[in-house]
Amino acid sequence: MSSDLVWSKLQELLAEGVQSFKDAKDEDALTHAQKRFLGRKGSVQAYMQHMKELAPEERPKLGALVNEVRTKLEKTFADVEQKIRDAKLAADLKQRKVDLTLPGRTPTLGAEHPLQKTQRQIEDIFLQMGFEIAQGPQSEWDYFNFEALNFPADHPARDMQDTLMLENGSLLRTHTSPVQVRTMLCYEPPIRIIAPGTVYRRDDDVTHSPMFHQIEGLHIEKGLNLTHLRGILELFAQSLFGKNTKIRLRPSFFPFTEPSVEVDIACIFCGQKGCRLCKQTGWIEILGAGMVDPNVLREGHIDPEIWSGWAFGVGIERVAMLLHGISDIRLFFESDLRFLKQFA
Ligand code: 2NM
Repeated sequence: MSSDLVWSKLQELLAEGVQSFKDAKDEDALTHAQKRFLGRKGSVQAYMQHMKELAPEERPKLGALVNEVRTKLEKTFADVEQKIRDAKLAADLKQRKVDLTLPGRTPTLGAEHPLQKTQRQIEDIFLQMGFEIAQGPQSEWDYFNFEALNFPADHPARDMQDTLMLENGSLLRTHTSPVQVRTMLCYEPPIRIIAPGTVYRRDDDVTHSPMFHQIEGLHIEKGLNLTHLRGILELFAQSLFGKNTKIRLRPSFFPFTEPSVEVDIACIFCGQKGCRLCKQTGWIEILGAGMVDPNVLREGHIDPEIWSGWAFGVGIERVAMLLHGISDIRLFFESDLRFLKQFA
Protein backbone atom coordinates (compact mmCIF):
# COMPACT_ATOMS: atom_id res chain seq x y z
CA MET A 1 0.00 0.00 0.00
CA SER A 2 1.34 3.40 -0.91
CA SER A 3 1.59 6.05 1.70
CA ASP A 4 -0.96 8.17 -0.23
CA LEU A 5 -3.49 5.37 -0.01
CA VAL A 6 -2.78 4.81 3.67
CA TRP A 7 -3.33 8.51 4.24
CA SER A 8 -6.67 8.62 2.47
CA LYS A 9 -7.86 5.39 4.16
CA LEU A 10 -6.88 6.89 7.51
CA GLN A 11 -8.90 10.04 6.73
CA GLU A 12 -11.89 7.82 5.98
CA LEU A 13 -11.35 5.93 9.21
CA LEU A 14 -11.17 9.21 11.15
CA ALA A 15 -14.44 10.47 9.64
CA GLU A 16 -16.13 7.12 10.28
CA GLY A 17 -14.91 7.04 13.89
CA VAL A 18 -15.96 10.61 14.66
CA GLN A 19 -19.42 9.81 13.26
CA SER A 20 -19.73 6.61 15.32
CA PHE A 21 -18.84 8.46 18.51
CA LYS A 22 -21.26 11.25 17.74
CA ASP A 23 -24.03 8.74 16.99
CA ALA A 24 -23.58 7.00 20.33
CA LYS A 25 -26.71 7.69 22.39
CA ASP A 26 -25.51 6.22 25.69
CA GLU A 27 -22.42 5.02 27.52
CA ASP A 28 -22.75 1.43 26.21
CA ALA A 29 -22.87 2.55 22.58
CA LEU A 30 -19.93 4.86 23.19
CA THR A 31 -17.85 2.13 24.82
CA HIS A 32 -18.64 -0.13 21.91
CA ALA A 33 -17.43 2.49 19.40
CA GLN A 34 -14.36 3.15 21.53
CA LYS A 35 -13.38 -0.53 21.41
CA ARG A 36 -13.98 -0.67 17.68
CA PHE A 37 -11.80 2.30 16.79
CA LEU A 38 -9.42 2.89 19.67
CA GLY A 39 -9.08 -0.54 21.34
CA ARG A 40 -5.92 -2.62 21.32
CA LYS A 41 -7.44 -4.60 18.48
CA GLY A 42 -9.26 -1.59 17.03
CA SER A 43 -9.12 -0.24 13.47
CA VAL A 44 -6.61 2.52 14.22
CA GLN A 45 -4.11 0.16 15.79
CA ALA A 46 -4.67 -2.22 12.85
CA TYR A 47 -3.09 0.35 10.54
CA MET A 48 0.24 -0.23 12.21
CA GLN A 49 0.15 -3.62 10.46
CA HIS A 50 0.85 -1.83 7.17
CA MET A 51 4.17 -0.60 8.56
CA LYS A 52 6.21 -3.44 7.14
CA GLU A 53 4.69 -2.92 3.63
CA LEU A 54 6.18 0.56 3.49
CA ALA A 55 9.66 1.66 2.62
CA PRO A 56 11.74 2.23 5.78
CA GLU A 57 11.81 6.01 5.21
CA GLU A 58 7.97 6.09 4.96
CA ARG A 59 7.44 4.30 8.25
CA PRO A 60 7.84 7.23 10.68
CA LYS A 61 5.30 9.19 8.59
CA LEU A 62 2.74 6.41 8.99
CA GLY A 63 3.39 6.31 12.74
CA ALA A 64 2.83 10.06 12.98
CA LEU A 65 -0.37 9.88 10.92
CA VAL A 66 -1.81 7.04 12.99
CA ASN A 67 -1.03 8.98 16.17
CA GLU A 68 -2.70 12.09 14.80
CA VAL A 69 -5.87 10.19 13.91
CA ARG A 70 -5.86 8.47 17.32
CA THR A 71 -5.49 11.79 19.14
CA LYS A 72 -8.38 13.33 17.20
CA LEU A 73 -10.59 10.32 17.85
CA GLU A 74 -9.71 10.34 21.53
CA LYS A 75 -10.65 14.01 21.75
CA THR A 76 -14.04 13.33 20.08
CA PHE A 77 -14.58 10.37 22.40
CA ALA A 78 -13.89 12.52 25.50
CA ASP A 79 -16.25 15.28 24.30
CA VAL A 80 -19.09 12.86 23.61
CA GLU A 81 -18.49 11.04 26.88
CA GLN A 82 -18.78 14.36 28.79
CA LYS A 83 -21.96 15.26 26.88
CA ILE A 84 -23.57 11.92 27.73
CA ARG A 85 -22.65 12.29 31.42
CA ASP A 86 -23.99 15.86 31.59
CA ALA A 87 -27.26 14.78 30.01
CA LYS A 88 -27.54 11.86 32.40
CA LEU A 89 -26.91 14.10 35.45
CA ALA A 90 -29.41 16.71 34.20
CA ALA A 91 -32.07 14.00 33.68
CA ASP A 92 -31.31 12.57 37.12
CA LEU A 93 -31.57 15.96 38.86
CA LYS A 94 -34.81 16.71 37.01
CA GLN A 95 -36.59 13.68 38.44
CA ARG A 96 -35.19 14.12 41.98
CA LYS A 97 -37.21 15.83 44.71
CA VAL A 98 -34.01 16.71 46.60
CA ASP A 99 -31.21 18.57 44.85
CA LEU A 100 -28.05 17.02 46.26
CA THR A 101 -25.88 19.70 44.66
CA LEU A 102 -27.37 22.45 46.88
CA PRO A 103 -25.04 23.68 49.64
CA GLY A 104 -25.85 22.23 53.11
CA ARG A 105 -27.72 24.12 55.79
CA THR A 106 -25.54 25.41 58.64
CA PRO A 107 -26.66 23.68 61.83
CA THR A 108 -28.00 26.01 64.52
CA LEU A 109 -25.56 26.08 67.42
CA GLY A 110 -26.94 26.02 70.95
CA ALA A 111 -25.82 28.49 73.60
CA GLU A 112 -25.57 28.59 77.35
CA HIS A 113 -28.91 29.17 79.10
CA PRO A 114 -29.02 32.55 80.92
CA LEU A 115 -29.37 30.75 84.27
CA GLN A 116 -26.38 28.52 83.51
CA LYS A 117 -24.44 31.62 82.52
CA THR A 118 -25.36 33.44 85.73
CA GLN A 119 -24.53 30.37 87.84
CA ARG A 120 -21.11 30.13 86.21
CA GLN A 121 -20.49 33.86 86.76
CA ILE A 122 -21.25 33.48 90.48
CA GLU A 123 -19.19 30.27 90.74
CA ASP A 124 -16.21 31.99 89.10
CA ILE A 125 -16.28 34.82 91.65
CA PHE A 126 -16.15 32.39 94.60
CA LEU A 127 -13.67 30.03 92.92
CA GLN A 128 -11.31 33.01 92.60
CA MET A 129 -11.62 33.59 96.34
CA GLY A 130 -10.63 29.99 97.12
CA PHE A 131 -14.06 28.40 97.59
CA GLU A 132 -14.75 24.94 96.17
CA ILE A 133 -17.94 23.66 94.55
CA ALA A 134 -19.93 21.03 96.48
CA GLN A 135 -22.92 19.03 95.30
CA GLY A 136 -25.59 16.78 96.77
CA PRO A 137 -28.84 14.95 95.92
CA GLN A 138 -32.02 16.78 94.91
CA SER A 139 -34.20 14.28 96.77
CA GLU A 140 -33.28 14.62 100.43
CA TRP A 141 -34.16 13.31 103.86
CA ASP A 142 -36.06 15.57 106.24
CA TYR A 143 -33.03 15.31 108.53
CA PHE A 144 -30.56 17.02 106.12
CA ASN A 145 -33.09 19.49 104.69
CA PHE A 146 -34.61 20.65 108.03
CA GLU A 147 -33.72 18.89 111.26
CA ALA A 148 -29.92 19.29 111.10
CA LEU A 149 -30.45 22.91 110.04
CA ASN A 150 -32.22 23.89 113.26
CA PHE A 151 -35.67 24.15 111.66
CA PRO A 152 -38.19 23.53 114.46
CA ALA A 153 -40.70 20.72 113.84
CA ASP A 154 -43.54 23.23 113.41
CA HIS A 155 -41.62 25.60 111.10
CA PRO A 156 -43.86 26.77 108.23
CA ALA A 157 -41.21 25.87 105.61
CA ARG A 158 -41.61 22.23 106.63
CA ASP A 159 -45.31 22.39 105.88
CA MET A 160 -46.40 20.22 102.94
CA GLN A 161 -47.82 23.44 101.49
CA ASP A 162 -44.26 24.53 100.72
CA THR A 163 -42.28 21.31 100.55
CA LEU A 164 -42.82 18.82 97.73
CA MET A 165 -42.87 15.37 99.35
CA LEU A 166 -41.92 12.12 97.64
CA GLU A 167 -43.77 8.83 98.13
CA ASN A 168 -40.81 7.08 99.77
CA GLY A 169 -40.83 9.56 102.66
CA SER A 170 -38.05 11.79 101.35
CA LEU A 171 -38.60 15.25 99.88
CA LEU A 172 -37.38 17.55 97.13
CA ARG A 173 -34.79 19.79 98.77
CA THR A 174 -36.16 23.29 99.42
CA HIS A 175 -32.64 24.80 99.49
CA THR A 176 -29.06 23.55 98.94
CA SER A 177 -28.23 23.80 102.67
CA PRO A 178 -28.35 19.98 103.07
CA VAL A 179 -25.18 19.97 100.93
CA GLN A 180 -23.51 22.14 103.58
CA VAL A 181 -24.48 19.67 106.33
CA ARG A 182 -23.21 16.70 104.29
CA THR A 183 -19.97 18.60 103.65
CA MET A 184 -19.45 19.37 107.34
CA LEU A 185 -19.91 15.66 108.11
CA CYS A 186 -17.46 14.55 105.39
CA TYR A 187 -14.65 17.11 105.70
CA GLU A 188 -12.58 18.65 108.48
CA PRO A 189 -12.64 22.46 108.84
CA PRO A 190 -11.53 24.91 107.60
CA ILE A 191 -14.27 24.66 104.96
CA ARG A 192 -14.89 27.07 102.12
CA ILE A 193 -17.58 25.81 99.74
CA ILE A 194 -20.42 26.96 97.56
CA ALA A 195 -23.32 24.64 96.75
CA PRO A 196 -25.09 25.53 93.49
CA GLY A 197 -28.14 23.60 92.35
CA THR A 198 -31.80 23.07 91.66
CA VAL A 199 -34.28 23.40 94.54
CA TYR A 200 -38.08 23.03 94.81
CA ARG A 201 -40.89 24.78 96.63
CA ARG A 202 -44.66 24.88 96.12
CA ASP A 203 -44.72 28.43 94.87
CA ASP A 204 -45.78 29.78 91.45
CA ASP A 205 -46.12 33.41 90.26
CA VAL A 206 -44.14 35.98 88.19
CA THR A 207 -41.23 36.00 90.63
CA HIS A 208 -41.55 32.41 92.01
CA SER A 209 -41.21 29.08 90.20
CA PRO A 210 -41.78 25.65 91.85
CA MET A 211 -38.33 24.69 90.55
CA PHE A 212 -35.56 27.23 90.83
CA HIS A 213 -31.82 27.53 91.44
CA GLN A 214 -29.71 28.62 94.34
CA ILE A 215 -26.13 29.04 95.34
CA GLU A 216 -25.39 28.76 99.02
CA GLY A 217 -21.98 29.38 100.52
CA LEU A 218 -20.40 28.15 103.71
CA HIS A 219 -17.18 29.39 105.27
CA ILE A 220 -15.92 27.75 108.47
CA GLU A 221 -12.68 28.87 110.05
CA LYS A 222 -11.34 29.97 113.46
CA GLY A 223 -12.37 33.47 114.54
CA LEU A 224 -14.82 34.39 111.78
CA ASN A 225 -17.38 37.12 112.45
CA LEU A 226 -19.87 39.31 110.58
CA THR A 227 -17.11 41.53 109.16
CA HIS A 228 -15.73 38.56 107.19
CA LEU A 229 -19.22 37.86 105.87
CA ARG A 230 -19.63 41.52 104.94
CA GLY A 231 -16.24 41.76 103.24
CA ILE A 232 -16.71 38.73 101.02
CA LEU A 233 -20.32 39.52 100.13
CA GLU A 234 -19.36 43.10 99.25
CA LEU A 235 -16.65 41.81 96.91
CA PHE A 236 -19.20 39.38 95.47
CA ALA A 237 -21.78 42.14 94.82
CA GLN A 238 -19.12 44.38 93.27
CA SER A 239 -17.84 41.60 90.97
CA LEU A 240 -21.39 41.00 89.75
CA PHE A 241 -22.92 44.49 89.59
CA GLY A 242 -19.88 46.77 89.23
CA LYS A 243 -16.98 47.81 91.44
CA ASN A 244 -18.73 50.86 92.94
CA THR A 245 -21.73 48.83 94.13
CA LYS A 246 -22.61 49.65 97.73
CA ILE A 247 -24.16 47.04 100.00
CA ARG A 248 -25.96 47.20 103.34
CA LEU A 249 -26.85 44.58 105.94
CA ARG A 250 -30.26 44.52 107.64
CA PRO A 251 -31.13 42.30 110.59
CA SER A 252 -33.30 39.33 109.63
CA PHE A 253 -34.12 35.81 110.73
CA PHE A 254 -33.22 32.33 109.46
CA PRO A 255 -33.44 29.17 111.57
CA PHE A 256 -29.86 28.09 110.70
CA THR A 257 -28.04 31.37 111.37
CA GLU A 258 -27.68 33.69 114.36
CA PRO A 259 -27.41 36.57 113.86
CA SER A 260 -29.07 36.59 110.44
CA VAL A 261 -28.95 39.37 107.87
CA GLU A 262 -30.56 40.41 104.62
CA VAL A 263 -28.05 41.90 102.15
CA ASP A 264 -29.17 44.75 99.87
CA ILE A 265 -27.34 46.46 97.01
CA ALA A 266 -27.77 50.15 96.21
CA CYS A 267 -30.38 50.23 93.44
CA ILE A 268 -28.62 49.67 90.10
CA PHE A 269 -31.63 50.95 88.14
CA CYS A 270 -32.14 54.46 89.59
CA GLY A 271 -28.82 55.19 91.35
CA GLN A 272 -30.81 55.33 94.63
CA LYS A 273 -33.13 58.15 93.51
CA GLY A 274 -36.02 55.75 94.08
CA CYS A 275 -37.88 53.75 91.43
CA ARG A 276 -40.51 51.05 90.94
CA LEU A 277 -37.87 48.28 91.09
CA CYS A 278 -36.47 49.33 94.49
CA LYS A 279 -39.98 50.33 95.67
CA GLN A 280 -38.68 53.90 96.20
CA THR A 281 -36.23 52.71 98.88
CA GLY A 282 -32.99 53.01 96.85
CA TRP A 283 -32.04 49.46 97.92
CA ILE A 284 -32.61 46.03 96.35
CA GLU A 285 -32.46 42.81 98.36
CA ILE A 286 -30.15 40.22 96.77
CA LEU A 287 -29.40 37.56 99.37
CA GLY A 288 -29.72 36.23 102.89
CA ALA A 289 -26.83 35.33 105.17
CA GLY A 290 -25.69 34.98 108.75
CA MET A 291 -23.38 33.36 111.26
CA VAL A 292 -23.98 29.60 111.30
CA ASP A 293 -25.99 28.66 114.42
CA PRO A 294 -23.88 26.60 116.91
CA ASN A 295 -26.59 23.91 116.82
CA VAL A 296 -25.98 23.48 113.07
CA LEU A 297 -22.20 23.24 113.55
CA ARG A 298 -22.74 20.55 116.20
CA GLU A 299 -25.01 18.58 113.82
CA GLY A 300 -22.08 18.74 111.37
CA HIS A 301 -19.74 17.37 114.10
CA ILE A 302 -17.87 20.67 114.29
CA ASP A 303 -17.09 22.13 117.73
CA PRO A 304 -18.60 25.66 117.95
CA GLU A 305 -16.19 26.49 120.81
CA ILE A 306 -13.27 26.18 118.34
CA TRP A 307 -14.76 27.01 114.96
CA SER A 308 -17.12 29.65 113.71
CA GLY A 309 -18.80 29.97 110.35
CA TRP A 310 -20.90 32.20 108.19
CA ALA A 311 -23.21 31.21 105.35
CA PHE A 312 -25.31 32.80 102.65
CA GLY A 313 -27.93 31.86 100.09
CA VAL A 314 -28.64 33.60 96.79
CA GLY A 315 -31.26 32.85 94.13
CA ILE A 316 -29.79 32.44 90.65
CA GLU A 317 -33.04 33.46 88.90
CA ARG A 318 -33.24 36.60 91.03
CA VAL A 319 -29.65 37.61 90.17
CA ALA A 320 -30.22 36.88 86.45
CA MET A 321 -33.44 38.96 86.51
CA LEU A 322 -31.62 41.89 88.13
CA LEU A 323 -28.61 41.65 85.81
CA HIS A 324 -30.72 41.57 82.63
CA GLY A 325 -33.87 43.47 83.66
CA ILE A 326 -36.17 40.44 83.32
CA SER A 327 -39.54 40.83 85.03
CA ASP A 328 -41.14 37.37 84.61
CA ILE A 329 -39.32 34.29 86.01
CA ARG A 330 -41.32 31.96 83.72
CA LEU A 331 -39.33 33.19 80.70
CA PHE A 332 -36.39 31.08 81.93
CA PHE A 333 -38.37 27.85 81.61
CA GLU A 334 -40.42 28.34 78.43
CA SER A 335 -37.59 27.60 75.94
CA ASP A 336 -38.71 30.51 73.75
CA LEU A 337 -35.80 31.14 71.38
CA ARG A 338 -36.76 34.81 70.98
CA PHE A 339 -35.88 35.15 74.68
CA LEU A 340 -32.95 32.71 74.85
CA LYS A 341 -31.19 34.09 71.74
CA GLN A 342 -30.64 37.40 73.51
CA PHE A 343 -28.12 35.65 75.79
CA ALA A 344 -26.26 33.66 73.08
C1 2NM B 1 -29.55 31.51 103.41
C2 2NM B 1 -29.52 32.53 104.35
C3 2NM B 1 -28.72 32.35 105.49
C4 2NM B 1 -27.34 28.96 104.91
C5 2NM B 1 -26.97 28.40 106.12
C6 2NM B 1 -26.33 27.24 105.80
C7 2NM B 1 -25.75 26.26 106.72
F1 2NM B 1 -25.92 25.02 106.24
F2 2NM B 1 -24.49 26.47 106.83
F3 2NM B 1 -26.32 26.35 107.91
N1 2NM B 1 -26.34 27.11 104.48
N2 2NM B 1 -26.95 28.19 103.95
C8 2NM B 1 -28.06 30.19 104.71
C9 2NM B 1 -27.99 31.18 105.66
C10 2NM B 1 -28.81 30.37 103.59
O1 2NM B 1 -30.28 31.59 102.24
C11 2NM B 1 -31.10 32.70 102.02
